[in-house]
Amino acid sequence: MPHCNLVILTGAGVSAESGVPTFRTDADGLWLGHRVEEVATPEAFARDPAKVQGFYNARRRQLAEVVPNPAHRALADLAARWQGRLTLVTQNVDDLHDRAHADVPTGPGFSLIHMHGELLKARCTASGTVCDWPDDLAPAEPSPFHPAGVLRPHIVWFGEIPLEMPRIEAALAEADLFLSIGTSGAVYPAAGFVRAARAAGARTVEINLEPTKGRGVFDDGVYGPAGETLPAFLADL
Ligand code: BV8
Repeated sequence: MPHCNLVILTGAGVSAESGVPTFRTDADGLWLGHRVEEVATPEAFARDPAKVQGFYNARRRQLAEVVPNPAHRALADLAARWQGRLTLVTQNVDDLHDRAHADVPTGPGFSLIHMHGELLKARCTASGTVCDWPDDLAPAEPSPFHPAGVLRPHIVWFGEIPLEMPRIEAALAEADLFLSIGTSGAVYPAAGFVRAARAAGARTVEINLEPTKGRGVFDDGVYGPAGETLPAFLADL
């Protein structure tokens, strides 16, 4: 198998064992304790930038307290030995995949795509320029790139178009194997990637703590904490 084209989609479940909270744990549909409309939309940022920046500042600060877990490391080990194309698409905005892959050499066919942006980056609202930003952002952080801009989190909010979609769609169109790991399949277009992979003739596997609502679309399912299930599953690929 190590020569086929592999597309992997990850979600918050891959970072859960590092201590990064997943999104849809609250029964009342709150999202990390907030209503999505209050913290993760462009309208929320326009309406209450202090609240939105505060929400992301707290999550950015938390990154200093967490480290990659065995799930991230198993994916990095796979990338180090994979001979075919391996496109790792993450919905996660933490840098735990980045840190795990920084420790191992990855082959020329590997790419990591943060389709929903990255907590450790900021973006100028006027020029669109993206820069590294490990610190807090003020409600109206002056932009060094444009006098009329401020810096916002480099995060894809609800209602905004995810990043690198053409690259993702091209990888899905050529996929031989598609793994969906640690995601509830609640958010589109990511939740639709399995259908694109199936249409390309790929084998599709859901790897999650428990079966998701979309379980029926996948050919196979592997269930349990990713830190425990992934190392063995990926070693057999
Ligand atoms: C777009 C950044 C147009 C923010 C995020 C009605 C129907 C269909 C779609 C829509 C609709 N109304 C609106 C939409 C579109 C909307 C959408 O999908 N809404 C949903 C809520 C219905 N989508 C959008 O707006 C997107 N943009 O559609 O633009 C377009 C599209 C394509 C082309 C052109 C135009 C933009 C969506 C991006 C939003 N931003 N993140 C932030 O992070 O602050 S989404 C956010 O949810 C995170 O990125 C997160 O990754 C993502 C998905 O959540 P999961 O990762 O799956 O996390 P969750 O908690 O849900 O699940 C965790 C899973 O892990 C669980 O299954 C659990 O069992 C499992 N687990 C837990 N522990 C473990 C584990 N598994 C293994 N091991 C463990 N230890």
